[in-house]
Formats: sequence, structure tokens, C-alpha cells
Amino acid sequence: MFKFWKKKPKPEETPVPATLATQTSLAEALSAAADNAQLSEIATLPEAGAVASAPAEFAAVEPAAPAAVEPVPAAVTPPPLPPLEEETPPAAETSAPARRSWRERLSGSAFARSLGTLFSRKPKLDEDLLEELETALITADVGISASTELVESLRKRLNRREFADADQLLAALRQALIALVQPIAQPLVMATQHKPFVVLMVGVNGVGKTTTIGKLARRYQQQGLDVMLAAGDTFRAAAVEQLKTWGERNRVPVVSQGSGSDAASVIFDALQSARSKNLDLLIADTAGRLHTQTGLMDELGKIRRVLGKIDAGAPHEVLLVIDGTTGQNAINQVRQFRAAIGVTGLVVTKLDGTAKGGVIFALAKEFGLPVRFVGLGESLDDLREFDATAFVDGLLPGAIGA
Ligand SMILES: Nc1nc2c(ncn2[C@@H]2O[C@H](COP(=O)(O)OP(=O)(O)OP(=O)(O)O)[C@@H](O)[C@H]2O)c(=O)[nH]1
Ligand SMILES: [Mg+2]
Repeated sequence: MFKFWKKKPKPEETPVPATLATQTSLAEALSAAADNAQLSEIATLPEAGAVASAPAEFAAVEPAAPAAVEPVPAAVTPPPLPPLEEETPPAAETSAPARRSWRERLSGSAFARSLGTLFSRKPKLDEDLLEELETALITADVGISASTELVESLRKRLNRREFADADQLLAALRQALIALVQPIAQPLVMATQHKPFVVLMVGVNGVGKTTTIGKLARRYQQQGLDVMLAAGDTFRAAAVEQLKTWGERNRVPVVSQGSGSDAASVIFDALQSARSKNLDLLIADTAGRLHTQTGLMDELGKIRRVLGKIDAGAPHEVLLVIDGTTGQNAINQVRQFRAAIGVTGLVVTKLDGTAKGGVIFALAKEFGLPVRFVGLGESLDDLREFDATAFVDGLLPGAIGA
């Protein structure tokens, strides 16, 4: 067993040397994993036949040594799913289960409210309107650079008398906003040659990583994929339990070790297990972390190095989860996580509620990173693939006076 996996080094005193993990041979790493696997707990499904009679049993603990694991046949049909219970379903949602529109979800944002107010008073086409518009965009987190650029291009067109009325200016703003975010509306495509496809969720504390994992697990399972989760947030015991609950709810196996164990080790074990079972998708949770927590940020690099011993391309997707209410700090978060592990896609959560709504435009302007999903609420249906047109139309008034 590897000591460096078990011991959490204090970064200030004993930083993990960058070469430590890479010096380990594959054979050593695998035997270490077999060792670690004894310590890992895999909450998994009962046998298919037992599912109907005992749907809530997830207590089976199974050694993860590959030889002892029966591979899941590729064509296996997932067992029928129980009705999904939301963690804390808001009263309105329990009585109105219908999928809500983007506009319903986004209408409370500062973006939608201020633009709605601005255009509802049938404004005159003049410099005052452009200035108010610029202020509204900046205040709604669109960011100074993107807001200035948007308004400048409208100003040029206004001066060329391209707009007969405010309706036409609004239509031009809509087109410009869509054009800004259309390039980043790129859904997550899982290349089938990666089996399992490994998704690593990262982000600062409380942004919605674990909740999003639960929703993604359910989504992909419904698409017929065999999914496994790795409880890589070993920082808090409650985090492991939270993920296990999602696993039980979705009937998806969850690989975990005790809290305080090494995150890289847990995720390594999970990848080995998912591989031996021929599963399609492994989604790994991680603890929330700030860039100031050097040890935790370094841990991300270690996770990548260790996974690379099994599959050089893993993780195939690093999803940075951003809380949509964060404002311009989102820009710093992307910079920091990019530097620590590399980020291939974003999930922007909590765009409902108190989010100002504009942060995705700022992110698009600054980085151009794909936004895979957005969270428009706490229910399962509220995790949507990012749709540029639906998003912009949800934020803007439908027409002047609307
Ligand atoms: N309104 C709203 N709430 C959300 C959304 N996504 C997540 N949440 C809530 O955000 C809270 C935090 O979610 P978690 O999934 O625990 O966040 P986390 O990033 O895993 O947190 P840590 O593990 O502590 O870093 C929970 O109450 C979620 O229900 C969303 O799109 N909209
Ligand atoms: Mg979490």
C-alpha cells in the first residue's frame, strides 16, 4: 500500500513532489490499488432479479479486485427506476411537476428584471438608452468588457439609423447576445472509445457539484449508460453520505472510502472497478476548494496523474461547476481551476433565484470554454443542456412593453 495515498501532506511543510506519482510503475500502482481496494467500499446494486423485491438495498460491500468482479454484459437493460424523490422539493414543484420554461426560471434574475423595466417604458432611441442598457448589462454580471462591446456595436448601428424603433434595437441586442454564447453551447459528447468515460467534477465549495452529479447520473442512466460514482470528496463524512444517497436513489454504484482518505486513491479504485465491470461512465466528486488551499488544489493534479496510470486520457472531461450567483469571481475561479487541473467544460448552476443572470456572457467573452449544462433550479429537470437561444430569450423581454 502506498503511504503517500493514505497520508494527507500539509502542503506548506511537505508538498507532494510533482514526480512522486509519476515515478511509480504501473505494476506497483495496480498492486497498490488492489491493496486499497480492500479498503474501498462499493455501494452497489443487488442482483438484477432481487431488484424488484428489494429496491432500496445498497449495502453490499464488494472487494474491487478486478479478477473477482463479474463484468456487466454490454447489453444489460437497466432495472426499472423508482420514482425520483427530490431532496427538498419546493411546494410549487410538487403541485406543478411540468417542466418549466427557461423564461419562467430566468425571469426573476436582475438581467431580466432590469431589461424588462428598461424596454417596458417604450424608450426613445438615444444615448441615454444606450447608457442605461450598458449599466443594466454590467450590473447583471455580463462584465465590463462584453457589455461595452455589445453596446458599442449597437451605438454604431443606431448612428447609422439602422433601427426604426426600440423593438428593432432589442432584436439586435438579442442577436448579439445569442452570437456571444452560441459558440460555447457545446453539449458533452462522450467518445465511445473511452470506456469508462471519466468525468471529474471540480469547483469551489457549495456550487452544486454533488447535486449535479446526482442529476447527471440519472440523466445518463436513463439514456441506457451504465454509470458509477466515485466519492472523491473525502474531506467531509457528510459528502460521502450525500453521494451515496444519490447513488441509492438512482441505483448507481458508489465507490467510497472513509472520510479523510485519499481522494486520488478513491477515484483510482473507482476507475479500476468501473473498467473491470465494463461500465460506460464514471463520475467522480471532489471536495470544494479555494485557490488559497494549496494542498487541495495540488490534489487535483495528483488525481489526474494517478488516473493516467490506468487510462492516459482520463479524466476525459473536467467539469468546473460555477455558482451563477457568484458574479465576476467566476472569472477567477475558471483561471484557478484551469491552472490546477485544466477544465474542459463548465456547468453554471443556480441561474434561477438570486442569480443576476449575466455571468455566462462574461465567461463566454473571457474564455470561450464550452458550457455543458446549466442549473435552473433544484429539481432533476432543471439541469439542462445549455441552449443559447432559449437562455437569451429567457432573459430578454419578448417585445417592447412585454
Ligand atoms: N436553486 C438552485 N440550487 C441549486 C442548484 N444546483 C445546486 N443547488 C443547491 O446548492 C446547494 C449545494 O449543492 P451541493 O451539490 O451540495 O454543492 P457542492 O458543490 O457539492 O458543495 P461542497 O461539496 O460542499 O463543495 C444544495 O442545496 C443544492 O440543492 C441550482 O441549479 N439551483
Ligand atoms: Mg459536494
